[in-house]
Amino acid sequence: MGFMAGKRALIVGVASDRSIATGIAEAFAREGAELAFTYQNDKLKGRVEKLSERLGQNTDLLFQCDVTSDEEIDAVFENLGKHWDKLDILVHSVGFAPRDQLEGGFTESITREGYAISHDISAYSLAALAKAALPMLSDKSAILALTYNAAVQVVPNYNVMGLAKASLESCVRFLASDLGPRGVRVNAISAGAIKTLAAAGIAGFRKMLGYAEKASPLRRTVTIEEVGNTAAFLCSDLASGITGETTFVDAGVNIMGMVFDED
Ligand code: NAD
Ligand code: 0WE
Repeated sequence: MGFMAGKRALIVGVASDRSIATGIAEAFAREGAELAFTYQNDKLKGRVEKLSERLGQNTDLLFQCDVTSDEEIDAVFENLGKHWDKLDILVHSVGFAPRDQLEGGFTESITREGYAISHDISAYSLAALAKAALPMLSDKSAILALTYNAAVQVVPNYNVMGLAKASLESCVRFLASDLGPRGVRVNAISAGAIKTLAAAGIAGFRKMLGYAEKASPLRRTVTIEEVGNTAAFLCSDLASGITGETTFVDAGVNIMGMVFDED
């Protein structure tokens, strides 16, 4: 029996087979959890449906949710509540900034609108989903968000998304403090760079993967399976003493203050 047997999880952020949320869903299913999913829009519905099917899940538990919509967020939990009386796990694997925010210098690229959109979709949405999920959460529930080290240290071109991830990580701590007395744990995984849809077309992304291969103690990048396994641990009762934490799954890149060329 898997270590997540009997757990019911809602996963927000599947867009493709390469999504980090897909790696998380695979690990959760392997460990015996039951899964429900949201999809951002009609374009992505089919892919999420296929994943749910492939993992042997109930394909009725798929709900549209653009996180910029309060109505869609409310509808998710209203409809999920018709199938499940409680929710053990909420996974937030969502991030977005308008493309023009992720190229060029920070000062020249940032705009009021880019700031608002990136923070709304990438950070506020965690609080919004937690708030809407709260009536269904229990004293053993867990919430997990996906973040990136540019919240803490500067990464070229990540720009306003770095600010949004800093806000997201702070949100994890405030939620952990606020929901802790009810037994609800809230954590984040800070993943190393992985080639997903959100990384496609980012200028210089290949160089970033190459950097991890040179600079990380493990001399490689990480996989969605590795992030999925850590997510399964953090959202299971095995991690019952852990809340408010940001756990790096990055082959150790973040610990390095300086690296030399290896020849
Ligand atoms: P992805 O493109 O597969 O997933 C991003 C998801 O965000 C998609 O499912 C998309 O539908 C969703 N999304 C965007 N705007 C939305 C909206 N308005 N409403 C609802 N959903 C919306 O890419 P990914 O790399 O799997 O990203 C998942 C998370 O992991 C993000 O928070 C990202 O910042 C984080 N992350 C990614 C990396 C990486 O290198 N890929 C590294 C660290 C952290
Ligand atoms: O969080 C992310 C990706 C976030 C992201 C990606 C896109 C691409 C498409 C947010 N918004 C958009 N908007 C789009 O229009 N990562 C951690 C991956 C990533 O993205 C980078 C990185 C890394 C790493 C962007 C610049 C520099 C490094």
